[in-house]
Amino acid sequence: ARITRLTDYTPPAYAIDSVHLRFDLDPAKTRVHSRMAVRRVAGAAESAALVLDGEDITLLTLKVNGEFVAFRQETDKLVLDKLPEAFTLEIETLNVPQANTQLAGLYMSGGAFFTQCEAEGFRRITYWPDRPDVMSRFHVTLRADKAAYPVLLSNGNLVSHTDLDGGRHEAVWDDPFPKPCYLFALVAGNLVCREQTVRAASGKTHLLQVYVRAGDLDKTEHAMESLIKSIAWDEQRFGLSLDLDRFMIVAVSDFNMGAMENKGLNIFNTKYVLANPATATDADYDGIESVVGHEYFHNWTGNRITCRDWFQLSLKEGLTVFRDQEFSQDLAAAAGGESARAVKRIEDVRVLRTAQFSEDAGPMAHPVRPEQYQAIDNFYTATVYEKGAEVVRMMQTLVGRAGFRKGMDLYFQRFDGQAVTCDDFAQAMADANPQSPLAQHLVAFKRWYSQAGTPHLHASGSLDPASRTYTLTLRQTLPDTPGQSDKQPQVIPVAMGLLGPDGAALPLWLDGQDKGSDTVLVLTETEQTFTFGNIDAAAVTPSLLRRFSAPVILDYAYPDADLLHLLAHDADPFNRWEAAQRLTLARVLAAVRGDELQLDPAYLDALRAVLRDPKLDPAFKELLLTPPGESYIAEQLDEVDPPRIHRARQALRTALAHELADDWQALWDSLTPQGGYSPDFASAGRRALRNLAQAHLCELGQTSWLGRVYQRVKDADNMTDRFAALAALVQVGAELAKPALERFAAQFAGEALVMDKWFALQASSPDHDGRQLDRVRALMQHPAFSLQNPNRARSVLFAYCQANPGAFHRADGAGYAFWAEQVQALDAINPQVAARLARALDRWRKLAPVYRDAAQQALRSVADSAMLSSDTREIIERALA
Ligand code: DPP
Ligand code: ZN
Repeated sequence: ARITRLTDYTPPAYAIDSVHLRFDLDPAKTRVHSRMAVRRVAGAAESAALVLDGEDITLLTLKVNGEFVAFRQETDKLVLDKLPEAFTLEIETLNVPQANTQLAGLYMSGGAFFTQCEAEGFRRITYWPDRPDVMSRFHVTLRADKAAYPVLLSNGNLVSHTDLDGGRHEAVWDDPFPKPCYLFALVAGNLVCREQTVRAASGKTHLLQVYVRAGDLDKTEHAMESLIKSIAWDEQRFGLSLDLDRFMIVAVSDFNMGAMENKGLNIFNTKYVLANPATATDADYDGIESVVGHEYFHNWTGNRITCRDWFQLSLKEGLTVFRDQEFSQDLAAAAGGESARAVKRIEDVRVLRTAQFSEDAGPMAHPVRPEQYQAIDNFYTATVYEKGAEVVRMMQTLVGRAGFRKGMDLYFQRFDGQAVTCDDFAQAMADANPQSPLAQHLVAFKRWYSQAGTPHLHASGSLDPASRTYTLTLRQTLPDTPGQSDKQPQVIPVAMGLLGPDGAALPLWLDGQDKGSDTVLVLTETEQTFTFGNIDAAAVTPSLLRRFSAPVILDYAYPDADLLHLLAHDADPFNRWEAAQRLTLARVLAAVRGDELQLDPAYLDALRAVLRDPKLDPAFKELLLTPPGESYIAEQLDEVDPPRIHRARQALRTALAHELADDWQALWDSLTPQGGYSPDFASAGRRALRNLAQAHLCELGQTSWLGRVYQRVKDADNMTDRFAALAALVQVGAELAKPALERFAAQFAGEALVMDKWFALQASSPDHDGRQLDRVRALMQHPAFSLQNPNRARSVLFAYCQANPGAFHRADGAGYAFWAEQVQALDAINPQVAARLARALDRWRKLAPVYRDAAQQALRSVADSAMLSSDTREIIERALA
């Protein structure tokens, strides 16, 4: 296998200052003509070769300064020697978009043309030095049949649009900003758009457009609103304005990722554009807001300043996830105050701890800045994205919000228009804040980029009444990960406070200084001790790692009494939630280990108090009452029996249903909808909590309840409530689930995104009768199922293999055999999506022996397949290594 290494990086020998691209679009044979102005860069050897990448395309002609020249053709590369210092390179290639099932490069979806070039898709369109540090000005001509493809779009500004002979037409686009080829895009098809002109704070006006298929226009309002909010937020928070006259979003139903930030022409999975109350849930609305924000924010963090090489992917992704999370938090806080901000934070941390912590503990563990890869597409991971965002957030914690803004300003001042590294970013942040702990400990801080694995933060505290001090000792350890051992300490900001016996915050006196009631300790060594003075309390409960100030596992032996105390009194809502999670986790883990599930009165009373507290947001209550997920529970164990975990967690839910029955009923009654549907924070929170109450009431098994919920599947006036009702019936295996599912499918047969939910709900259903795998196979026989469409494939395969551990892991190994079959089938169609599915067995070594052998056998059977893509092979080989 070909391995690419960070240490092998060398700057390009040639620059392409500008390119004229011409596409004669045709599904069966698209000709791509490219005319490039090429120049040897200063310092490069005269003998340096120009290396061009190409994949799955046919070369028609190649000319240097108008002449045919000799060149070498290697696997997926063209090499040109003996070149003049500056020259015009012309290349013509042939693409077959209709045969492109990988959805990378130029492909067809629903009869229209789309492109996806990140990370290495441009080489599937034409020969090019396909690396992000080659930045060029693109001038693009698109020609196509006018009736079939009336809309022709590319990056930048529309220069001209003219009719040609033979029913064809031509559009010319010019992007004034140099960009790497991964940000190139084109769209050609029969689309309609919602458009709006906005005036930015700068006074400039911009044309905003959201393109969709005819019939979907009524689902574009929320995306447009989200875009407008994103533009305003980036101006206000970071002083960054939209730099183009026109900004377009196009929705496509066949898409490997969530969305793509191509300059001025974002291309989105329909899932992150289309929403109306009848088809989208509150979670969908939130997802659209954050992904629209994310791609828009890339315009500066990613496009104006891009990555030198793909090892630096987190430079743009970690930073942009951080920005989209801050955007969502700021919007939530504007609507619902600081507790709404905490709700967003909890949601993000839940994702991080479920997806990233398990990645960091498994065979795919890699640093935020990876050191090597076979297929870069495999490194669009929770580590690069979510942990990368936490690294940026820790910088903000260490330099303060105003200091962070100064650092961002310096970063743009230094690097606008360039392709740079994670080091460049951290250096700018430190240089703008020379007195900060970040600047003082930059070397240790940057180990967050180079060392993989989740640090453990061990804490212990002791109160000494004689000296009126409380001593807190913090120690960090970082486990070995594949290829890395003997790690060095990192910089860990630990936000904290201390609570007295009455729940009040104790004043924090550290080194003779008054730190208020909430401070950030900065751990820079393996172990450090912090002594707080002037403590006049008979007992102290530490509230550690408030707001989840660092992506670490906090090991502190909290007695239940302390957790109950924090849950009742902590000023930090995140840690109130965390205390409840720890209490719940301990009870589920005891049940997993074989003890009878025990829910003690103190625990139940604490939960009741939360549910009855009129000052707490419904959204917060819903998060607090939702137990940790099965995968997160599994990560706490050395040996994993997934069906057993499912049963223990389910037992907890059933017990909570009974124990808190009166409260669930009261919530259900009091949270009745007020007015029509609106996705705002408060309304969504009320729906979430009411639907959680409903799910628990269904657990009671009363026919009257199930009937009432079935009625909601029929009558609900929005998808959030309708789908929650359907899910509640499926979850408990009610008789009524069947007619409800049928009814739902008949009603939404024409709505692809709704049908994705319908498939996913069934595939992720608990295995009530041992026949869940048969049901999943039956879903694949449904006429609306397709492996070609990534959303649909994910809705069944990922929902079963990844999101349904209790049913997927079977002692007979049938789930794994199914997985092996599907990974291979999908790999032949779309390696990127197949490689994601392959990761469902990442954690196989932790499985109990009855599962482990069968899982290993399934992995081996895939490894033995001769036809495997490098994407999927890399995942399987790492898993077996
Ligand atoms: N489209 C992906 C994202 O925005 C990759 N850049 O994160
Ligand atoms: Zn991104």
